[in-house]
Amino acid sequence: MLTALGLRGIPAAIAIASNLLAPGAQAQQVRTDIVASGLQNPWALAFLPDGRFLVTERAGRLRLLAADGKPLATVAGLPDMAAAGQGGLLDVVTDSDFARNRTLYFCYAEPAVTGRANSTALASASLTTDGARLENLKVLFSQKPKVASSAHFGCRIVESRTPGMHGRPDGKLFLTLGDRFSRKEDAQKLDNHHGKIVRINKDGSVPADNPFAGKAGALPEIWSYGHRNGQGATLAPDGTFWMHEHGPQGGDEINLPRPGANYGWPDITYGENYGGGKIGEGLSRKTGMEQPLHYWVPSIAPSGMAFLTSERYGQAWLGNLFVGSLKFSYLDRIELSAPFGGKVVREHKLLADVGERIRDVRQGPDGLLYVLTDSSNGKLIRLLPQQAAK
Ligand SMILES: [Ca+2]
Repeated sequence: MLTALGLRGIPAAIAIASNLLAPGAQAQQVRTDIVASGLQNPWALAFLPDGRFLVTERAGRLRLLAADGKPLATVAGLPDMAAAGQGGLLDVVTDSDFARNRTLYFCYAEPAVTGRANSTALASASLTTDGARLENLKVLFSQKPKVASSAHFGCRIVESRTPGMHGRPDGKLFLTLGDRFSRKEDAQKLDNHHGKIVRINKDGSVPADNPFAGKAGALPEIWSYGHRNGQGATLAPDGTFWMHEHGPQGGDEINLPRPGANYGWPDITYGENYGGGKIGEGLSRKTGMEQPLHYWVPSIAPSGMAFLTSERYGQAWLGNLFVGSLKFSYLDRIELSAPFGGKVVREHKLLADVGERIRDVRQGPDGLLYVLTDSSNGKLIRLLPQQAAK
């Protein structure tokens, strides 16, 4: 189904902190092609080399869809999950060598053996050629400690590459980890995995060059800390790791986490407590803590993150960053001062007419953008350039 969509005007209530939303009159149009619907709270999308799709559903299902969107299978062989609140089956990514090794990585809310506690975990498995089930399941990482909470799992996985424009996969994975909502003070401590980004090898071991490897009192998987709840992450073509994270009431951020750096939560933030009131000392800057590349007040509740590396939508979009908004139901096209880098220059609202929470955004092998909408009748939508043939 094709629907003509244009850019909406900007509701007065939405004031981006840096006031970079472009005027709605600039009609930059895309058409939407609904590939699949009836997905239950889909969270993440992956592309298989044969054109099929993998979609996670938060309730704990991994769905295999045909290239035309037709449901083919519910993939068997997932581990037990704590599917409640924000938890369940969350991200999925295919290995860069998937065509040969059939390996994928996924993260989810892992229950404790007994009791109500849970935490984010990252596992690898191989997908059988018919796509019916997972084999060789291995839990590579479990966030510590587990706590009884159904919120702030983080859970975006990025396969890293060697630095530089022609970097190769380097055998390592990044994983974003939330503060579990009730444990925000933990984000400033290195003896736990709450509010962190971790970096592990694909076999679950710890890279020897991790910033805290071998340091007393610090967990060796930690790459960066002081994060709140990152639900979007990607790699720029030059190998730089980008992520965003939810602020509290206001103060969602884009960060480019460097090894060992402290991104400030909860000591500094551009947000406030839900219902008002400052967090901690109410500071937004502090020596030794990183400033975000960009922040949003009010919060857009970001989820999903992708760079556009294709020219399918013209030169103006090449090198832009795309982020879904759960709260205001649009896809944010973010212009940067340089393709794939620099500062945020301007933002554009896309898909506002769809009226659905955007949970994930990815660029497909065809160079087109795909989004997942988060509802009990979630959709997989392909964005078509307006000038494309009918
Ligand atoms: Ca921060």
